[in-house]
Amino acid sequence: MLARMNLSRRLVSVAAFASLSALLVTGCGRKDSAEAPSATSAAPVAQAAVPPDITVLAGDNMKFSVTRIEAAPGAEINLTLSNNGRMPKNAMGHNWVLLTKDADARAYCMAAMSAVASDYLPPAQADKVIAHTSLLGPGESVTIKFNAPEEPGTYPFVCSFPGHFLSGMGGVLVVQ
Ligand SMILES: [Cu+2]
Repeated sequence: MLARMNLSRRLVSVAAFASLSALLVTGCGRKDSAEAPSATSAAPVAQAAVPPDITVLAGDNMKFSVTRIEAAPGAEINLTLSNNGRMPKNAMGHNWVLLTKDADARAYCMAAMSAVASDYLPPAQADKVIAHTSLLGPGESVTIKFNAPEEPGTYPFVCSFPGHFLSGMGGVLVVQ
């Protein structure tokens, strides 16, 4: 619970920075907008510019340690998925797949069951995927960077390894 609150605060601070950046760009005029902000104007907010780092643990219990992520529209997100389990990858692999708002997470995972060759990311449903990690075995971790969708709403994320979503290995990204 506490970790989630901290995460929310960090996301809020990034949102605040994004707004501030927009103001700065507007204030500098068009000719400067394509360039990086000057050192003096960027320095006070540089700390807040660090993207939110979200670490999601996935283990042999088939649960994500984080099931709700909040982000401002378009916010840059660094997400690390860490498989802290011990079971072999072919029996207990994990990934993190963010789906579109209209996606049927259950249907996606049903299709994923037969997509062994593509690490359980069904090619026919690639248009339902906003961001995803690779499939991780025990002790592995990976970090992906992506932007939250611009459209406010609730976006499901799942582990698409067979049976895991149906066992509760999922969550939501709330864009607001
Ligand atoms: Cu899994």
